[in-house]
Amino acid sequence: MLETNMTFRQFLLHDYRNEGLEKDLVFLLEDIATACAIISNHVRDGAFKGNLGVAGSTNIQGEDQKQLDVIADEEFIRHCSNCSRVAALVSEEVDEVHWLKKETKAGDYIVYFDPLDGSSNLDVNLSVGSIFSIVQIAEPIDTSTDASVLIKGSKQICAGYSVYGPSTSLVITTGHSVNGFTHQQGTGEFRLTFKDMTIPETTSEFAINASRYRLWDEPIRAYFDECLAGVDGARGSNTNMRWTASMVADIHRILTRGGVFLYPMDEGNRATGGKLRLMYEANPMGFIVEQAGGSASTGTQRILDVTPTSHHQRVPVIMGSKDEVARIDAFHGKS
Ligand code: P6P
Repeated sequence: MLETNMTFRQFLLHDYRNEGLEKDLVFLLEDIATACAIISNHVRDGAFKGNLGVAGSTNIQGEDQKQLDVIADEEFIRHCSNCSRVAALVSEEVDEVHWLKKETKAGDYIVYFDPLDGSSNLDVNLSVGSIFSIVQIAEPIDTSTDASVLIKGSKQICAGYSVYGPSTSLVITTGHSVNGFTHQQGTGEFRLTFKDMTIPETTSEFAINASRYRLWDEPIRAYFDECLAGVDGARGSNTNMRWTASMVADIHRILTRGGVFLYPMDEGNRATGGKLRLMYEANPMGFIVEQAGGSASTGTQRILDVTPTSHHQRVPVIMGSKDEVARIDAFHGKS
């Protein structure tokens, strides 16, 4: 029985006893939670340690790395490497796959992560976060090629994110509902504060970077125009818009009160297939959103069904309240 305020360890032991969560996955998730708590401290003390600025390097995405991007990446690598069953790490911040084993075996894990998502918000003190996804390999994989980590999102066994906001939240799914924890000052424990998170099927709130309107394809413009027409348009009701430029914050809001998040393919990102990354942003968030009763689409297909072609691949993202995603898909002619 899940009880509010139970610790993350008690929650994991509950799933170990009742949902067959593997012992090694319990330890790995505790290590990831520890990494998130440490990253949260670094973020909150960033101004005192001169960490808010750029690191003077760029990542595979061609983005200026913040010092905290590098610190967060190191924390994820350090903590995930504790687990003897982690075969490989795939980080947004690093070009190549970080192989931890030469010889893998059935049951090993691959961890994909964006160690600090939304880091452009750091120096303006807005919420940022970490996103992770875990896949378990069914048989040994070839560690001589990075192609071995290209596994569909539908194969995830666990996904989660941490939001470094007014409080530090940790939200995870192991395929049996979605549960949210809050980091408690003093004890340092993550405690269960949001049991069985579910996304309302309908919403009047959408999240999109509206400055890209001129770049959007017609279906997204038509959907956006309908939202703005509100009660005077086909929608017949008014809407509200939010955009934080931090996926973890927008998705956490949607998990908490409903809504839909869009980062569509447009003229500005078509050459790269979209803006957001499949393996460590769209897939984990898509798994969480679906487990909470929502939908996650590229506009033309379910995100978790996308066959990966590169571990830094980008995809269009539309996810949140089920009925709203269906409405947007309909604009794409996908019923
Ligand atoms: P834009 C952050 O860089 C991120 O990857 C997501 O967290 C966020 O939703 C999006 O990009 C913001 O993009 O174009 O509004 O800056």
